[in-house]
Amino acid sequence: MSRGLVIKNTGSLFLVELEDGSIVETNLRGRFRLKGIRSTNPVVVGDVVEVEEESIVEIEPRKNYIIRKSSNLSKESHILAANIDQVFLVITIKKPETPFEFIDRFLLTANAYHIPVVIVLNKVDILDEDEMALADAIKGLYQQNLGYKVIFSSVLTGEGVEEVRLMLKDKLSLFSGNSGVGKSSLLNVLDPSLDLKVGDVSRQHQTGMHTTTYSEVFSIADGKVIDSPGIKGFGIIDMEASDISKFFPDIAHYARNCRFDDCKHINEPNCAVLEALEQQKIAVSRYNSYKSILLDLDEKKYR
Ligand SMILES: Nc1nc2c(ncn2[C@@H]2O[C@H](COP(=O)(O)OP(=O)(O)O)[C@@H](O)[C@H]2O)c(=O)[nH]1
Ligand SMILES: [Mg+2]
Ligand SMILES: [Zn+2]
Repeated sequence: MSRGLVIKNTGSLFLVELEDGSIVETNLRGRFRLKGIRSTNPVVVGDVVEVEEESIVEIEPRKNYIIRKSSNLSKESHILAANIDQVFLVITIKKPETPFEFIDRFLLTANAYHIPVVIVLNKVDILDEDEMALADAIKGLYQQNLGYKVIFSSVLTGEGVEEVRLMLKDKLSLFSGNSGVGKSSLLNVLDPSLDLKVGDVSRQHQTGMHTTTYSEVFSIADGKVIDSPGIKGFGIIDMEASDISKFFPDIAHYARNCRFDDCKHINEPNCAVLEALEQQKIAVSRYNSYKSILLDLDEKKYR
C-alpha cells in the first residue's frame, strides 16, 4: 500500500501523486464506494489516500474541506477540495474594485472552514497617491487590526511576488478572488511553465456553460496550488446569527459588553458594538459587512 495526494479527478478516475513523486491513475474500489459518505463525490483533490493495486482503498481524515451546495433543491453538497493549508485572497482597488463586503464575507467563510487567509492586494502599479493611501488603510485594517498578512503585489513590477513564492513552500494553497484581479497572472509569474490563460475570458467560459471543469493541483515554487474553476469566492455556509459575530473578531471583542446576550448589534439599547462603532473603534466597512450578512440570513429564514 502507498500513500499519496489526489491531484486531479476526472469523473471516475483519480490521479494520485505518491510520496516517491510518481503519479498513478487510480479508481475507487467497489466496497469502498459503499462507505456511505453523504456527498456527490467521496474523494476530492487535496485528499491524502492509500493506494493499493491502482485503487484508492482509504482516505485519511480531512483537516478541512470546502463545499458547494449542488442546488437549492438537493440537500447534497459537492466537495470542491480538501486539506487546504492556506488561501490567497487576491483583491484589487481598481480594475476591478473588490468590494469590502466581498472581502469580509470571504474571511468569514474561511474562518468557519478553519483555513488561514493571506490577502494579496494586486495591481499596486496602477494606483495613484490617493489610491495608495487607501491600500495602506486596507493593510492597516486587515493586517494590524485583524492579523491577516497583507502583501502588496504587481505582476508588472514584480513587487510582492517573491514574498508570495516563499509562502507557497511545502503547502497546499488556493488562489481565490474575483475575476480579473490577476490570479492567473500571478501564478504565471510564479511559474511560467503553467501558462495559464490571462484576460477577460475565463477558462470556464471557453469550455462552455455546462461542462464540468475539474479541479487540479499544480506543483509550483516548491509547493502546491489548487486551480479550481468552481471556486471564485466561496459562498456563506449555513450559519446562525451568533456565529457571524463570533467570526468577526473585531465585533466579537465588543459584543461581550452588550446589555443583552443575544444582541445582534443593529438597534438594541446599550449595545457595546454600536458604541464602539460610534467611537470609530470598529471600521465602518466591517460593520456594514456584518450587518449585510446578518440581514441576508434573516431574509433566507423568512422566505
Ligand atoms: N497593471 C496590472 N495589470 C495586471 C496585474 N495582474 C494582472 N493584470 C491584468 O489584469 C487582467 C486580468 O488578469 P487575470 O490574471 O486573467 O485575472 P484572473 O481572472 O484573476 O485570473 C489581465 O489583463 C492582466 O494582464 C498587475 O499586477 N498590474
Ligand atoms: Mg484566471
Ligand atoms: Zn450589541
